[in-house]
Amino acid sequence: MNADGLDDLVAVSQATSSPSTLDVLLAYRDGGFSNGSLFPIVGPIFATESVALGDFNQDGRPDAVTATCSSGQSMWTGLMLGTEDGGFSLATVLDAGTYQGNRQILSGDFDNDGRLDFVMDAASLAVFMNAGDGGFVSTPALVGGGIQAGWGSVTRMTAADFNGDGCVDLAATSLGSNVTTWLSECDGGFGPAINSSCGYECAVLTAGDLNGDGLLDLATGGWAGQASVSILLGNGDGTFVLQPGNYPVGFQPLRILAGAFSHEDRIDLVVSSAGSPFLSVLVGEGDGGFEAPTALSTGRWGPPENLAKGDFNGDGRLDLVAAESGGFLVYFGK
Ligand SMILES: [Ca+2]
Ligand SMILES: [Ca+2]
Ligand SMILES: [Ca+2]
Ligand SMILES: [Ca+2]
Repeated sequence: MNADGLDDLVAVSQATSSPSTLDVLLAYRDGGFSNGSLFPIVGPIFATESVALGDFNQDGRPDAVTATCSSGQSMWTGLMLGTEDGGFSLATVLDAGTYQGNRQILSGDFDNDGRLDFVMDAASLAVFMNAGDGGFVSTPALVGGGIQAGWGSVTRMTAADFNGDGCVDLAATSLGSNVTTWLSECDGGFGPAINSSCGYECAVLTAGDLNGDGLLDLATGGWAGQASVSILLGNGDGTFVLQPGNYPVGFQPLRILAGAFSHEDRIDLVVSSAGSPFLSVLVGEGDGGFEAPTALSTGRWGPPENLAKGDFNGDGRLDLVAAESGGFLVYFGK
């Protein structure tokens, strides 16, 4: 946020008596963080929010797109531009409408025109293409596969270039037995939904090259029976092959995050679960397999709600942060 080479934290805070805010915590080289600076988000009090960061106006500073939703369905989408001192401007409303879904937002350049676009989980996937004039153009919502336009359809989504054509593609889970993928057609449109088997009740999703073959793979966390993580290796064409076996994790996975935490050249997985105050850590073996999950203590009673990664102390090693009600837990990579 302040261009000092250390990754900082940006979080959405909900208050009961005032509009929600983006909290910016600047990282220090000793592993500490500044007290949060608060920037109001457009939208009502008592709102559900999410945020995606990226340089949407191409001035070199990270900006934020936020989604704010009142009781259920009325939603505001806002753009907050990054300012020179590491903060955010007041929001411009990009879109206000009636949506359902989890309102997760992800940024990506879907048409590879150098301008960052974003997608919002509004039960179906709502795609907003950056017009380059400060505005965004919404394209037809993505449905198909297990994804229907209706309440609670998409559970998690991920944006990555699965077929290596330079245009960012999309994948989503919907508590079904498939992961649904849409390949970008590089013109603001997407191809038809592609289904790949993921086991049962696949709820969470992340992408990474888990076997080191240069093609992006997926990891999902399922709710069925004993909660577990399944691995889907990518074919490079938007299809994925479910691998035999899975890895038990805490009950009802909430988030899954891929990152090279333990080895520079291997991807590991971290899972937070609604039914556990522990994080499940799966150390990658580099070939698409993982060591047996280990539990990472949070020292708290409740589950962490969100996970993120970055190099917060500038030592070149990837760190892990877990957000929970009222604060953050930061695990520095060793
Ligand atoms: Ca910017
Ligand atoms: Ca674009
Ligand atoms: Ca692509
Ligand atoms: Ca791969």
